[in-house]
Amino acid sequence: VQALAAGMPSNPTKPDEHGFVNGVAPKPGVSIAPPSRLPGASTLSEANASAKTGGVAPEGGNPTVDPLDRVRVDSTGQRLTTNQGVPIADNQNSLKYGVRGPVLLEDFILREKITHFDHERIPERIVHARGSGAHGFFECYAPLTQYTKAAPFREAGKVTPVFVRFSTVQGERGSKDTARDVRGFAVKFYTDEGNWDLVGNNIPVFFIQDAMKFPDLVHAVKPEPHHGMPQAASAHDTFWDFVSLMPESTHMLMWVMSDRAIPRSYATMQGFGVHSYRFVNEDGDSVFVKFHWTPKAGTHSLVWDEAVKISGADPDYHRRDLWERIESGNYPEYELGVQVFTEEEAERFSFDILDATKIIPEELVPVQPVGRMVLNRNPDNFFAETEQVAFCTAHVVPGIDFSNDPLLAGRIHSYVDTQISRLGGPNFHEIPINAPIAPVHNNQRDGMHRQAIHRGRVSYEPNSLAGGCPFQAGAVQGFVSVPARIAAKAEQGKVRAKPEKFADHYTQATLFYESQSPVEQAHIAQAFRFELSKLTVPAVRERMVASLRNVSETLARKVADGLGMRTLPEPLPRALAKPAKPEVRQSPALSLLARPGEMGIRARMVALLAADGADGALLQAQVAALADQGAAPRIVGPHVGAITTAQGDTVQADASLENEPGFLFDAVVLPQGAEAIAALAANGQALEFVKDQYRHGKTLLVPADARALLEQAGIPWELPDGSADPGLVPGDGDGEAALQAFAQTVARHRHPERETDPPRV
Ligand code: HDD
Repeated sequence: VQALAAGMPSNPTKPDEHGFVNGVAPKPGVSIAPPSRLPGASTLSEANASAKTGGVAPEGGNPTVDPLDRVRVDSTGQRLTTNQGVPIADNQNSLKYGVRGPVLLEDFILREKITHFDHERIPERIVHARGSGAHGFFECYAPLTQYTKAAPFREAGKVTPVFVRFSTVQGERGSKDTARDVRGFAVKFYTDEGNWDLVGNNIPVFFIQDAMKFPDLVHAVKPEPHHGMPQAASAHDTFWDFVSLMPESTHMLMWVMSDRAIPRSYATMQGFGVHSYRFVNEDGDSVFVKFHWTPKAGTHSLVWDEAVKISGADPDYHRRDLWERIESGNYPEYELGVQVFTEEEAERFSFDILDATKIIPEELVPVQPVGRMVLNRNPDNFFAETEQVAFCTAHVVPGIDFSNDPLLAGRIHSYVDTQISRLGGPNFHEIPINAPIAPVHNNQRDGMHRQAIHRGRVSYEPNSLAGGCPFQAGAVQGFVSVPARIAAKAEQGKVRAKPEKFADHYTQATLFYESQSPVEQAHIAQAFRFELSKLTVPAVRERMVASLRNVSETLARKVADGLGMRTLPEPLPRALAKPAKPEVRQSPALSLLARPGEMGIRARMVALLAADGADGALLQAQVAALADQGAAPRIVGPHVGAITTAQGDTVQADASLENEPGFLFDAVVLPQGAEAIAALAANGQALEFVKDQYRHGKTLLVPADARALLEQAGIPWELPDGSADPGLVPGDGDGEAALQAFAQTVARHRHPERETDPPRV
């Protein structure tokens, strides 16, 4: 009271949040203009015209950093306290009656610490439990105002902060990153007009057409309920039982059995909004839109044997890769593209655009690039940001609207609902990572963990006591749903049914398969073979092969052969005897090879094998040259630490053959020096290292001395067809030209022409 009377803040550490301007209490009856009330801006509410909505892409900087400063904690130089701010004298011992006496109930410090610890975990997401996040920004290339009034697309150069969470779907929070699985690709745009969440996947279609089936799908794919196995894997009876009975899954299965489901990196996979959404412009006109994210680094995947091994040696492979790319300045970057089409065009398509199991081939509706997204800052705290971030398809902003896709309708309900139990109540929007940077004003009040302290006595509308505020924004500024006409035929009324074109379950599955390169087709067949070989019920296996006969006889035959099935089962009956003629029978854009990327060897993990006697000068020159080109070189020796070089000095190995095996690297440079080669050739781990590199189609730089190591490992110099293997780059002398050739070869990602089934090496 004294402080107030003296015009001083009652709480000097929080002047702004308590409604004081410049630390001074307002005079009674004087309201404070919002912009001055919260200098530095709050994520909770209030006007906010800071750098967050900026106009220039902040390369290397991140506009979402500022608003979260309010809640960031840095304990450097601070004393330890309880949650009530009470300084703690001793953090080692509980309070006892005598040194050997009983612990006292009054020890509030011990009890607070243990109680908090007991409640450190929250429920994990029912799907997409395992994920990794990053901050970044979206930058618009050119105004898209002819189609949409959505804030991120209003002007060229406009920057909107984003937070992205990538995830696997099946596994639990602690499961491995490299499971064969769909990857979540969820983007939260903190726009000037509220948060827009584009909650997509790295695959543009889905398993099912109606949200009614989602719990069944998830129950089928999750570990089987009686024994809780297998973890993060679809290769089990219940999954294949379900999908083989749901022919609408077939198209999605083709994608999930392709290399798309084992990406090399979150930075090398595409993302898709999946559903048809709507763009709405200032005049209220709307068009349909599908969203595509395309990685600048190209679309690159692992091979299965590699993915399986990585999951043992580094279950955090993708999480680590994302983290390290950002820390090293190799920011993951994606171009956002849109497919825009009208209602009339949609009606003419051979498929239904409300069906999430269908794509719109790019040859039919081209993908127009509209902006880029750069991920340039790692979270400060995994739990506070990546775990607590809550994406909801219901989060749209003026300019974006829904289509009638029945899968989307269910999602619009599901996400908000799940956050309420996962994050403990209806105020999860106030958790800093979820809070919009746009002001929030409404009459919603109270509930668990309420952060905002609303002033005044009015929490209803209409009101006169608060001057009618907060007031309705009206049709010009506010969100207005598109008055879409409902095309239901009068005689239909309320129905539980599907439109007819939904019943074409195979045309696009065939399109996908036929659009793949031969090696991609081979991998699809191998993936089906592997997954179905894990089943214990032969009838399920057979039903799936019967279904594949409707996609491709060649594929069905290959899978059947791989399963030792002598005779092919009859094809499954089709739901639609005569599907409409497809517009496109081949779409090269569906192959991973269509997007080699433009980042060369940036962020590639390159091992430089070394052992005592290796040419140290060459090794160091190679490390420097690779690092110069943005790659991540690591010297790998029989042990970490000092290695004696041929010159007699030492180099330090960053990793050992044991702690970072060959399959963790994109390529390997073998050393020069007969002594080193002899040591490696006598080391089983080194032989496995190069064998895995070879088997997984990687590039090996091989100086003359090192040919002996390849011979010892049984690695042939020629491809199966007798031609020279382009992935074995010879390297001699000072190595500069060889390293150049090596880098160019590594940029090609892999050498699948080396592959045989089963592998030769
Ligand atoms: Fe979903 C999470 C993507 C269908 C219900 N979903 C979730 C996440 C992604 C997707 C990326 C993780 C978000 C994050 O990182 O926190 N989901 C999709 C896509 C779908 C899809 C692309 C089909 C096109 N989902 C779908 C349906 C339903 C849900 C049909 C329910 C009717 N999804 C959920 C959920 C989750 C979720 C239960 C679990 C955790 C969460 O929401 O936050 O509400």
